[in-house]
Amino acid sequence: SKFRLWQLTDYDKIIFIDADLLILRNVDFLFAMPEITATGNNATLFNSGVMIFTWWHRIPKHMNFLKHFWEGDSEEAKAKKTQLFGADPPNLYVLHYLGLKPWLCFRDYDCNWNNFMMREFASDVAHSRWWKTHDKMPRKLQSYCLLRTRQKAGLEWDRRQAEKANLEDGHWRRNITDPRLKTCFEKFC
Ligand SMILES: [Mn+2]
Repeated sequence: SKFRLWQLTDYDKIIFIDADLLILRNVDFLFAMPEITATGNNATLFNSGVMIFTWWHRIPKHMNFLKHFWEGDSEEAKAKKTQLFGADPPNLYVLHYLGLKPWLCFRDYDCNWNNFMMREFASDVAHSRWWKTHDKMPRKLQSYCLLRTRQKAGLEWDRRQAEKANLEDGHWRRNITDPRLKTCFEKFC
């Protein structure tokens, strides 16, 4: 679907943003950059999966920051930075939610913790940052973030697997207070 961008010929320039990105600061200046500009995954690949080009323009990581790297700091360094800059690191423009998406988890914690394949993407600080934005959305839009019965069952399944494995982070022990647990919007719940 990303190749379809080149069919949008009505526009002079397009910024493509995944649906699982949270924009923390104004990124209009990206329009001044040449085709193709992206952040790097490693030496030669840029972060959009399988697209590889002989030449592309690299922008710094904070323009498409992979959320699980947010928590690299020690508790002490984190506290100091929060004191200085507030909850959002000052150089972070865009946060990319890899793994299970925050709106598909209960708001209590990042459900990636309970899933063996996805644990590497778990970040409670990035998770709660998304929910902070969610709470500022109009109620009508929030209603699109309710959980289906099937999804709730999937979350409970993952939680039990984490409990069985006695995962040391202990997120599986936490009580779920998210009201979406008891909210039903389907015909049968
Ligand atoms: Mn994405």
